[in-house]
Amino acid sequence: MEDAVHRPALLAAALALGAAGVGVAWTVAAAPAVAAVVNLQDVVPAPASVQPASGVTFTLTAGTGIQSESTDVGDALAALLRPATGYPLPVTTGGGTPSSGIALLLSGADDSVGTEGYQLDVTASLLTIRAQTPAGLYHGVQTLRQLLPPTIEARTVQRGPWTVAGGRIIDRPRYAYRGAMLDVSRHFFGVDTVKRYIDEIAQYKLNVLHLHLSDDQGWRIAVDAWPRLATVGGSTQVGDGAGGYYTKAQYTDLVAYAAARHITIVPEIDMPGHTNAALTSYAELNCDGVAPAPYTGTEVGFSSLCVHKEVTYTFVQQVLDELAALTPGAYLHVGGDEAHSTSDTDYRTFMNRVQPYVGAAGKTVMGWHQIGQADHTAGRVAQFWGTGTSDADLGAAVAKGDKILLSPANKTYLDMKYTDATPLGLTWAGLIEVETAYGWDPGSYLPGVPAAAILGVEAPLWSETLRTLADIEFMAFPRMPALAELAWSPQSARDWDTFKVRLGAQGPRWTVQGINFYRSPQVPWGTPPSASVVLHPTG
Ligand code: NGO
Repeated sequence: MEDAVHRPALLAAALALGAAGVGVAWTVAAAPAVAAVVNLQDVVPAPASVQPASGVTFTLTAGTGIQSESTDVGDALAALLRPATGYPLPVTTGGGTPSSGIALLLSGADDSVGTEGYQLDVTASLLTIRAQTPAGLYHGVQTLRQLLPPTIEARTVQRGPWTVAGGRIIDRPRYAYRGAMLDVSRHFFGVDTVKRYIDEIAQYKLNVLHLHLSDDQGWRIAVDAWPRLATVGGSTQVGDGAGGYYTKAQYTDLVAYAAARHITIVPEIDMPGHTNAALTSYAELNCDGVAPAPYTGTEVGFSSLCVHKEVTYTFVQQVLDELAALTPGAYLHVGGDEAHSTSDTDYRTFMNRVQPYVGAAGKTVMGWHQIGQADHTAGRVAQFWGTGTSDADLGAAVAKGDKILLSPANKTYLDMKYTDATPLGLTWAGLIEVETAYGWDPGSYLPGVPAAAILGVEAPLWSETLRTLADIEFMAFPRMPALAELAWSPQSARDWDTFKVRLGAQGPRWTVQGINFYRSPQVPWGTPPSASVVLHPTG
């Protein structure tokens, strides 16, 4: 009986397992009588402060209502809880605190929660999330989700009880910028795959998705003034696949989908290097006026826009203007890494001319840390991707007043293999097991860089070796949630020995969600939850 209920989830989970080598047989777990209640302190990322109330629990019932001062967040919570509970969970928008059920309130939170934090109070009759903004409420909802049994993630009705431990959480992020990057250029990923990754990062309270929209192998965003970028430059990828690009309507849809999850998309057009897809689309962008062949390999550093041709700047300005018009967020990322076929002088000439276009379009410049060679512009962010802890261009960026976004390649690059045996990924920055990804403090990682200069942490996922959603998930899970904790949680709340247990308890949730994850031997993976769905590998 239970089995029949849970078969769709089992099938979905099995189908989602992809190329990344999780070729195991699955069986339905035996059902324990009552699912254990998740402790308030077991959330990932770790909350800033937790006060359990022992002996107190709140249980969702068929009669529970959601009263929300944010219609969007109230609806998002109901949409999350209805499928597995089967309860109607009506959402009402009246103000004030009800005497029972769930309340999402935009007042009354502890001052310390700031603009993105929240306060969660759980008593026997009432579960309240308070925040100063809908973003804060949304993050509180992500916490509530993890306090319910893993079967809450199923999209078919499951057996309860749906019980939450009593007490209080007061929580806020350590960093304002908590990002993931997806390289959609080396291999193109369609709208549905990007939306699924947005859902996955939102669960761990990330608030930025950086899309690497152009590189040698493919140009992925339609530009009206230069249409061949998409139709020609977008028609290739690494290997012999067909590539692809986002129309403006699709991109706008992605931006809105992310915004509904309190995530901002930061678009990147990489330049002056990493530009073969543009150069092959328009002969006039080349210094010799000859378009090179499309490129589908994985070398870097061989292409460059023509720094001394005027048309280059017309091109860049028009591209950035159109991109800015699609971007509600503050940042446009102009790349600037690995310009190995551009001299240092030409690099500075190029960047010093291009950066003001971003400001003129009403946006703020982001670039890989080599951008520190060029002049500072207001609010500029340099994204550090080195494998050491000091670098001349990084030092120049800091000295000029840039904010630093931390993506050290030997810690945060989700495209590095976990071990020698990982079937996907690269190794140039090292092997990155979960403990390596987790075990560093963003506040003190770079000697000589003041903690106040650190804007946040971003986990890039480059796609030279990745073709499918299952591939993305296998590299991102469990390292993306680990890095999300560096970006959100105070250093004092972080510790590998307790983290690995909390992380292990996420595994059953991912199984229910059909997420293909790497079962790192460093992590004590939780046995599949209650009565249900859940599945554990047998062989
Ligand atoms: C480097 C390089 C990318 C590669 C990536 C692979 C940066 C900023 N530039 O990171 O082109 O795809 O490594 O790990």
